[in-house]
This record gives sequence, structure tokens and C-alpha cells, in this order.
Amino acid sequence: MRTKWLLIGIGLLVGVAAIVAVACGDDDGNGGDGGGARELTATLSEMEGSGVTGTAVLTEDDDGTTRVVVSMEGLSEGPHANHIHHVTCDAQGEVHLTLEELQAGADGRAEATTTDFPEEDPDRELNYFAAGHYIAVHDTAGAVISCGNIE
Ligand SMILES: [Cu+2]
Repeated sequence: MRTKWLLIGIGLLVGVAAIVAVACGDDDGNGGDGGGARELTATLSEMEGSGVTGTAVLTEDDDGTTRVVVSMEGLSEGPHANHIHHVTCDAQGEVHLTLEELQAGADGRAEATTTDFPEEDPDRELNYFAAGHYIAVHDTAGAVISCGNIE
């Protein structure tokens, strides 16, 4: 009988230790600045086997608006539209903002930086994009060939 209770006690201790370990590992990586996020990222994955992948980094510009740098590879040569959309890649919401066009060279790579958020856009601060937005890159027909949620 004593052995049984001892085993239950050890089991409880191991369980509590596991919960504490998980809780302490929950670091969102945004740093301890106490304000909002200072950098957001999106990892863009290929859609429909396009082979197009990349990253987007959103940071706060000096004037308080958002700077968006999109870097892609695997693109067909030429221009590619890309946007910040509402909601998520799975939900495929409407366009919030058209980003600077990506111009892919023969190597399929392209990078575009957007800094000029329109004055009339009330939602141009970095924190606005911290939840519920994604970046989509399109082919010339408008189909989404790469997508990543901003987080
Ligand atoms: Cu789009």
C-alpha cells in the first residue's frame, strides 16, 4: 500500500514539473520591451506546388509607420504583385495594402521594400498587423502562389 501511494506521489511531481517546463518555454520572441512588437515576420510557403517561398519582415519605421521587406525565391522571371491581406492564408481574406511589386530576375529571386503607407490608411502602424493578417504573392493571373501569416 505504501508503495502505491509513493508511486502516485512521484507521478504527481513529474506531472507538475512538466507543466512548469511548458509554461516557462512559452516565450513569444518579441522581447521584453513592454510596448508592442518591434518586428513581425511571415514565412511564405508555396501554394499549389508553385515552389515559391520566402520571408517578409515588418518593422516600425522612424515616422511610426510600417516598413515591409518581402524576399522571395522560386519566382518566374518578371513582375509579381504582392499584398497584405486580412485574416489568414487559410481563410483568404481581402487586400489591406498593395506592396511594392516584386521584380524577379532570371534566378527567380526578388526583394521589395514598402515604406510609403498611404496617409489615408489609419491602420499603418506595426502593431495593427500583429494579429489577423497575411502576405500573399500572386502570379500574373492573380492566383496566390506563396502565402504566409504575419506573426
Ligand atoms: Cu493579394
